[in-house]
Amino acid sequence: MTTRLARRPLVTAIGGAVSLTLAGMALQAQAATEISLGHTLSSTSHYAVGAQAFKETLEELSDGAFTVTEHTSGSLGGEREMIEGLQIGTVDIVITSTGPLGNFVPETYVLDLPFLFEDYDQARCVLDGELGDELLTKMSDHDLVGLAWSENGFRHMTNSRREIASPADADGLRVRTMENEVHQEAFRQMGARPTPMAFPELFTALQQGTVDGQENPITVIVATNFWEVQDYLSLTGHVYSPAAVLGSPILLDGLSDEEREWFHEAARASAEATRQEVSRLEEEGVALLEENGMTVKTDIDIGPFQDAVEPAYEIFTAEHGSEMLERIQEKAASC
Ligand code: EAX
Repeated sequence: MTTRLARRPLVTAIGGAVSLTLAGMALQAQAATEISLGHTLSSTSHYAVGAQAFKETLEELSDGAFTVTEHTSGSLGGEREMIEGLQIGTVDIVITSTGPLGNFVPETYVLDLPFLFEDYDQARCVLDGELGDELLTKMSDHDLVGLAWSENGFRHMTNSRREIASPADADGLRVRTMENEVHQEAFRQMGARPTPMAFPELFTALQQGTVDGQENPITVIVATNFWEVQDYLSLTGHVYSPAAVLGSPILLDGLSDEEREWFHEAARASAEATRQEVSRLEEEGVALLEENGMTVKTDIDIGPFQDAVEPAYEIFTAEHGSEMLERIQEKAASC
């Protein structure tokens, strides 16, 4: 039988081993770096699907050295605020549309021109190619890191006043737009009254009748239950809305090359997962919206809309030049 005195070295040894293990575990837990990822949409949205893929990929590649916390539904503010947050380091990763991005990276405004792309294949082909990479690289000139091109979808018009089948039907409607000068100009040309507004304010503005309508992809209309505040949906497909997975240089510049590559890989996985969800909702979303009481106008003749917004191209090229636009149109035609 070991006496208390005899037991002391043993107890000390066991005690020491336990504290070492605890210290080791604490060190490991301590070493995990928490990454904040923000977006404006719900936890069931196509952005949330992308956020989950980002989280799983980064945590796996880094073997738990990085853990990702998702902030949804504008809990970190609208997209403009979150992009500012990336520049000052208050948020690490953001999934955002290009809506307010042009205010920070004017080179991306070209992507917001209406009817630039005919379909998803064309848009994805251009963004996944050299031109897409070039625009992502431009972000670093503006205190942002462009990690990958994700997707929001082709945007359509909704409103609570009347069915829209032609630009004349949009005449005088107060339409919420993103904080984007190219979009505002397009709706002005259509005869509507564009009202720029951050996304987190939109549902209430529609509910209270501050605006009559808005425009978003099926993905967002479904994720935000817009049928509760909008009666009519017209499948105008008037603009392809890319999304970008952006990073904060304050975080990413401090990482090793290997770690930075983990973030790029996680962003690519995120974009792919979101695109698959967009494709699924393009198939299933309209039926769901009709089931929830929306009147959906499907067979829209886009010709009159294209004619109506054509001046937006002249205004754009007068301010931003036509070089990148022509390169995109040439590439799109070859896709
Ligand atoms: O990116 O502001 C918008 O209408 C966007 O489509 C939304 O924030 C998702």
